[in-house]
Amino acid sequence: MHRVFVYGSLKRAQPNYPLITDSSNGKAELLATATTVQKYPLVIATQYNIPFLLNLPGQGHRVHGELYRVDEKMLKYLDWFENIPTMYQRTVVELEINELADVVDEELSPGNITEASVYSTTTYQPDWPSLPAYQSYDSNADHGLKFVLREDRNWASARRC
Ligand code: PCA
Repeated sequence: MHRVFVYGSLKRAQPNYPLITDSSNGKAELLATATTVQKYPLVIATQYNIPFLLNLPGQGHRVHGELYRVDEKMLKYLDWFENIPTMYQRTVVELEINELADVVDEELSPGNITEASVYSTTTYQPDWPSLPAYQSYDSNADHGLKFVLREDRNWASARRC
């Protein structure tokens, strides 16, 4: 089993959450909400308003997200979906556990520090570190930068032409 920290479109109530709950992609169980121990810039970039955690520890905010336990199948699926290693890289992040979910994991309790994988990026555009940084991602927040689902992306760029 693996642990993955999600901070963007894969969180509950965000556009790609259905992928994590789809058992044909593998198994994922919510363990807890968590916050990164270090600060990172969580920015929204590209014409499709995609959230990226830039691998620049010490800048931005301590980022809020959700910690999942996933099986090998789901990890492979997420690696494929997140375009590893082109768009994101899967790195290890240190987390502080906030609230525990219903799934019991003996090692976790609120306030504990633990590690998990995260889809972060070092392959960002030069201007991304100066974009507004968020503490907690929400596609529908008042920044107005609503996430464009992958299946809508060609259509969106076709309309612009
Ligand atoms: N999906 C991954 C990385 C960014 C995104 O939108 C996540 O939610 O953690």
